[in-house]
Amino acid sequence: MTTPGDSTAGGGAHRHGGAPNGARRYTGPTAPRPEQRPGAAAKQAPGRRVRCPQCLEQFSWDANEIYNEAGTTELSAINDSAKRADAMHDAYVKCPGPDAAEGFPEHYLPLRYVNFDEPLVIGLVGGFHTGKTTYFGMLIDQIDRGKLDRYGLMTKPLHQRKHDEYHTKVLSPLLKDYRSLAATAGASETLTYSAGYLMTNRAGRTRPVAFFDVGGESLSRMVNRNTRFIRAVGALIFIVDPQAIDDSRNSAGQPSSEGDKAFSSVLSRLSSSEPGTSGYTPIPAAEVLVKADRLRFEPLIGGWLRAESGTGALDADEIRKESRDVYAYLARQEATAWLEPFRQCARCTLHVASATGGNVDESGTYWRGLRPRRVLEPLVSVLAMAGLLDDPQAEQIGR
Ligand SMILES: Nc1nc2c(ncn2[C@@H]2O[C@H](COP(=O)(O)OP(=O)(O)O)[C@@H](O)[C@H]2O)c(=O)[nH]1
Ligand SMILES: [Mg+2]
Ligand SMILES: [Zn+2]
Repeated sequence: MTTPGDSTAGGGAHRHGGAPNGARRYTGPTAPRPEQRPGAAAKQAPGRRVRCPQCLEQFSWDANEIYNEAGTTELSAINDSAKRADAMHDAYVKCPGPDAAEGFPEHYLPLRYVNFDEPLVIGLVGGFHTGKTTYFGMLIDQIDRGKLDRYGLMTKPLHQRKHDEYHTKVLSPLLKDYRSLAATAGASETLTYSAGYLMTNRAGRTRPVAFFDVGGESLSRMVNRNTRFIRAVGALIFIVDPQAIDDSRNSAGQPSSEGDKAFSSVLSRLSSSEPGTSGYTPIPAAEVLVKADRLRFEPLIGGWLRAESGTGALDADEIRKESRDVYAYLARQEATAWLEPFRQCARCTLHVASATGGNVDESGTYWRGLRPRRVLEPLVSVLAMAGLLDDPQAEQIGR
């Protein structure tokens, strides 16, 4: 997404509603989509600012200047509402970027990211090969299958063309050919969100949600400029890999006391240096014990893996029980270093999940197909803690 026109995939096939009509209540999955209001960008309250997750610059954008494959469009020059809507579809705005002296490359944000209230950036955290990208891919698949509907969240991609690209490049090989994913590229200066949505809750509030999944060693080493997004995160999903825990055991059978370096480096980056602040990180988090198919005979874990998924009711008690079991399991494994996010984040839940349902074979294929389990639940908790769900139980989650 360095330049708006850097893609080959054709856009325009999908039309989604524009800005929501505040007066209209979204009452559930069957409620009609909010009407298109093509003039919404131009009516944006003046002076509203948005923080760019890529370079961290806060800016108020010129709602009339947008970019798409065709180049720059001056929205104020288009009076025909249908044409305006068409120009705004899949458009970007340009981030002014930090000081020119920093030499940060030119970059753009989807118009839908800046045109709605309070974007939420969710970061996936875990070392190399922990299973982040596979978990994330299956999570996106669940969202795209409308599985958040039952929690009262209507979703649509932040940028349709980018989303289609994610499907073609990442999801199709996994879902259609059962092929294991290639390693994710490390963070570069042009690092952008991996996938994102506009999410509308039962109260009719719409917020942009962007996910960052970065590869390689980027998080453990925290190459400064390239992982700035971590300062913009509003929620974190820590990926706990049971295989990595086992691989780190010393001759006495104890797992490493360092845990996952990506966890510690993200947590230390986020811990406050301000005087008078509590020692806790205010960012809500979920820890996900992934690849749990490998632990299906563990008494504390197996039951959760088989448990009914996504019944639609947010159940703070149930989440507390699952958190307690995962905590007990990790503590019993002496994998206490992997519990650091739970200790440091003021609100944190723990979950069991399996993205694939089984191991990949030598040829890199899931020959028995994919049987994802409990993939959506961690995200639901995170969204509840971050205030996206309009649900009375949300307040109690992760406390
Ligand atoms: N058994 C099992 N293996 C998994 C699961 N998810 C991922 N893996 C394996 O973990 C490895 C790393 O996955 P990947 O998603 O690329 O990890 P990343 O480097 O953290 O993004 C791959 O070999 C996957 O086959 C799972 O749910 N169960
Ligand atoms: Mg990856
Ligand atoms: Zn920027």
